[in-house]
Amino acid sequence: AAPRVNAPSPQPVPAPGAPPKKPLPPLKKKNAGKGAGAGAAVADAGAGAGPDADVVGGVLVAPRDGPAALLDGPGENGRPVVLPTNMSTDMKRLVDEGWLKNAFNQYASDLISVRRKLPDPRDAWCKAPGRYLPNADLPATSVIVCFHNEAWTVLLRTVHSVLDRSPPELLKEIVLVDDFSDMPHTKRQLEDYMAHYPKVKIVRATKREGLIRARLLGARHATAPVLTYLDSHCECTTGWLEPLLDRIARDPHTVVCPVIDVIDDNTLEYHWRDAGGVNVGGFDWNLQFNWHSVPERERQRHNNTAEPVWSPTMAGGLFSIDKAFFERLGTYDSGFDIWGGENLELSFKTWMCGGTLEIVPCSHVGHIFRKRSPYKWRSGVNVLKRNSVRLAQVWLDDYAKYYYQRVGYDLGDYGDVSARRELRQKLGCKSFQWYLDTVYPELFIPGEAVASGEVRNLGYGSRTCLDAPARKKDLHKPVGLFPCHRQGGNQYWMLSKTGEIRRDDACLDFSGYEVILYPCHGSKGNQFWQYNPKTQLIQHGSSKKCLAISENKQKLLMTECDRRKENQQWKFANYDPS
Ligand code: LR7
Ligand code: MN
Repeated sequence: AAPRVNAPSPQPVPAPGAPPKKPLPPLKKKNAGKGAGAGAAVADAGAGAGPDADVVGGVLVAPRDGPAALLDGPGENGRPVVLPTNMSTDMKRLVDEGWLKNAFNQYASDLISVRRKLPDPRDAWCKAPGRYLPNADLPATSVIVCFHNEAWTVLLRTVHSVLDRSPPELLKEIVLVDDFSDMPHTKRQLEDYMAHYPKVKIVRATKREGLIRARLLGARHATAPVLTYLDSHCECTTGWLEPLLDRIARDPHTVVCPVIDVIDDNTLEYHWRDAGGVNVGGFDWNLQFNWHSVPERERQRHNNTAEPVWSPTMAGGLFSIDKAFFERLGTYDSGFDIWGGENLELSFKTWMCGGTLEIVPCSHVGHIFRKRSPYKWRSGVNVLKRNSVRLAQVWLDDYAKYYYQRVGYDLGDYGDVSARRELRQKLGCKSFQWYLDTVYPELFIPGEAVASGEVRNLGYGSRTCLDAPARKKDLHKPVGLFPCHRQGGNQYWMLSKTGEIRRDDACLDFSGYEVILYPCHGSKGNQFWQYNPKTQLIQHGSSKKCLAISENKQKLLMTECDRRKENQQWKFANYDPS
């Protein structure tokens, strides 16, 4: 049932971004987090909300299960904050503004304590005595958090979760790098607040650097032997740090990532996966990062799902690395701007230049995943493409061509990469071929495809191509048609040796109604297509029908095969069955 809100008239709402009146007291066991947030809410024991959500009307919140003292307050214990549907217009305006500025629900965040408690998501395996080296034998870390216009309460919650949940002897300092924000709270207010926390250093960029150069700036101010990077909208859970540092203590060439749990962008609910559901990182030939379940060969290396797993790539934002090893690897390519690609650069070179990249299921950190980027990028340049071309130029060897195919071979101006190539030379790193064979054998290699590029229909003027986006969220949708543009992108397809028509992990799939994209399953069936280069028909394995286009060139059809009909004839680019 929809939760009922018993709020009388709207209460005055704390201004978003308002600082707390006084510095926070040290964390006490009993009432930790209570009243510490900018939006301390009034408890109303009588509200009829369900057991697992905080319904905040005006600012009324009901205490829930068990001893209220520990778990009251909106969002406590990682519970969702649900705003009422009948908001006043003033409240609605504030909520909308928060979304607009941050691409997450800042209003909800402002209602939650900046020191809220979270569930402990660790597997029992993680807590066995002697699991990690004693703290005295672990290296200390500097935690570096870069931000550009981060919401006040979200930034504070990141900092407090680090301060509250890291053993003091292992946390040397937190370096907050302000990448030239212009939100007022990132100025004096931040300095005043953090003055009460001597471990927190603030470093300011004097111009917009982008997150990659901001991270390098942070590293220059870090004094601990290990660097730990976090995004500015994270929450660390109990015991997050020790399992990371333990891996580095045992082998400083190990780069480690926590499990990244999802903090809901709307309700700020903390969702976590158990050790069995851990994913590892991969990438596709668009040089986009993606997640995969742990491959079978890796599962077999372990007795318990909570043990650290090898990962071909990292998401990028949350990891620990030995500072000396990071420097030996040449840190990041400082030619990378704003956002993107640096995670693959660091992943590839970690593996190729003598290190190991792991995901540590005993370490959990939450991150607010959002659906769009709220801040300004550079105008007039495709920053992400430029970063990716630099990456391909330096690290991908011959395999770079698969990325170039995807951008229509238009590399643009990517600057000078000679110093990065020299670095790779100097380090004597292994080849990308080695990386693919050894670290990421699951990746589909376009060179092993029978055809790659556009799939052009020969009917009605021969100007129509198969066209569809193939990101995760586009799956299950019908495959479309569009005038051929020869720029790769949504018209880039591969015909695999086993009869799939695919891009990355998405396959053309026909189950009798419409042709859709579906995750490739590798067992033929509805994803099995036979191309006959003589007749140019594409015949579907299980239905025996042929792929065709409608007369208005808008719709993909599946019809009885007829080799005389041009609208059933297709030309695959770069067809080479040998
Ligand atoms: O110009 C900028 N300057 C900055 O300081 C742009 C961004 N930033 C900061 C920003 O405030 C944030 O703290 O950089 C951080 C990352 O930016 P987000 O949060 O807008 O991006 P994201 O979470 O989508 O970024 C993911 O990919 C990036 C690629 O460059 C980085 O590697 C991020 O760190 C990475 N985040 C994660 O890995 C968390 C899990 C997301 C996934 C998958
Ligand atoms: Mn982020």
